[in-house]
Amino acid sequence: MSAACKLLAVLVLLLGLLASGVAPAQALTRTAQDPFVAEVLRLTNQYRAGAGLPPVVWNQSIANVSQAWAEEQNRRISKDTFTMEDIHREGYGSWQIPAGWDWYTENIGINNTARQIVDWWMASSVHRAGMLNPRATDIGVGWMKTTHPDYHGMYVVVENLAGYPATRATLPQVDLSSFREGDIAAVDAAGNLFAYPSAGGGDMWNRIWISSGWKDAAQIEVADWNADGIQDIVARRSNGNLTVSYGLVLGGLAAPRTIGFGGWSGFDIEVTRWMTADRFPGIIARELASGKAYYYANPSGGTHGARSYLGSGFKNSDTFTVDYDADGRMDLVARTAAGTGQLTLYRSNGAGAFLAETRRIIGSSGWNKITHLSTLPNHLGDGGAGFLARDTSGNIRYYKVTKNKTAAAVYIGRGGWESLKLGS
Ligand SMILES: [Ca+2]
Ligand SMILES: [Ca+2]
Repeated sequence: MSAACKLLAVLVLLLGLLASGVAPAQALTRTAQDPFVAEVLRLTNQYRAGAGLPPVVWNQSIANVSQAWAEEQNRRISKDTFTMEDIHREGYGSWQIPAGWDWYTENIGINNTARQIVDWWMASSVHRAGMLNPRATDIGVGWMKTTHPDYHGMYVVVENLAGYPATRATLPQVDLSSFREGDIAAVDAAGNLFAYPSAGGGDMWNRIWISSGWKDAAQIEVADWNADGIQDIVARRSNGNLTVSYGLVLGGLAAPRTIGFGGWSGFDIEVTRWMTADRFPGIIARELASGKAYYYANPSGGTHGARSYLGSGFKNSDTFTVDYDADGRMDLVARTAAGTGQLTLYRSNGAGAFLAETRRIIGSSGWNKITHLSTLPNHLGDGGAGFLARDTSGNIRYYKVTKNKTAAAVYIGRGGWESLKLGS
């Protein structure tokens, strides 16, 4: 037995059924209470939950078909007739499982533990696609422990997944919750993350629970970090790391992935396409102690890249980005303490640098009563620019920006917003 065969798994999608198959005799019944089966089931559903998918449910009739094939594979291993070429039976077991399915697949693996089996499948795109298929509803798992000396007691595992409309009707609906550009993200004191969908300029009374576990989020930003068309959440954590939680096609967020390792506690961040040529949005980071601003590139939609120096003078400031003059080049707006609080415009050249010019004051007074500022693009669904502000009375306001002009504030939430950590 070659080493290459010690880790194997094959999945073939059903394209057509060509000839009749014969189910081998079955000796054992493995139920969902079998510890090995239970672990495969638990891990499979854990990965599905992580992808925002409903669980698959145990189907003993399918499991009997899985078990029969695991026994046949084990017989072949024992007799040294096992081959990769015919690791799947004709029809892949689809003729033996109960009728009525509208989707079906089979995964096979040989390895030492349930986790190694499932993780191997997750690392293989075709097997992963089967396990994380939104149409899957029912699962069966069978296994044998081989006694062939070359296999050192490894498990031969067959997993069959099928989609049955009748089961689907009993499962939770696929989570369609996701952030869209123009929505507001909010974390409450208990660490729950909510999406407040844009009400197109109206009151944002509605909210959707997304996930828990955000208590250590010091700052959150809504942005499409990997530029796949789905909004993600970039967070600065209290341990100084930066994470991204990618938005999923079917709604919800993937588990957070660390994209910045330590040292971010001393910075305020905003995720923005600062350079016109940026494929992915990067991070403007203001160092709180020095008031210096930097731009961290995002070369691949994953871990952040190198930083470049932008400028200084942002101590005790608050900032957001918006293309204020609508020239296609992102600009920075800084709230300063002058008078009763002003907004100062730092236009950029689209290539990473501020323009050398006299700074224009675009908000003359009263901005010291604002406790949160962040860019809020496309809030009205028209692709337009704007920003979000929270005042000391706990109201949130939307300011639409058209070329060189800030419209009057629209109150999109009245009262109660002061206890939330906001991001947009
Ligand atoms: Ca994304
Ligand atoms: Ca501009």
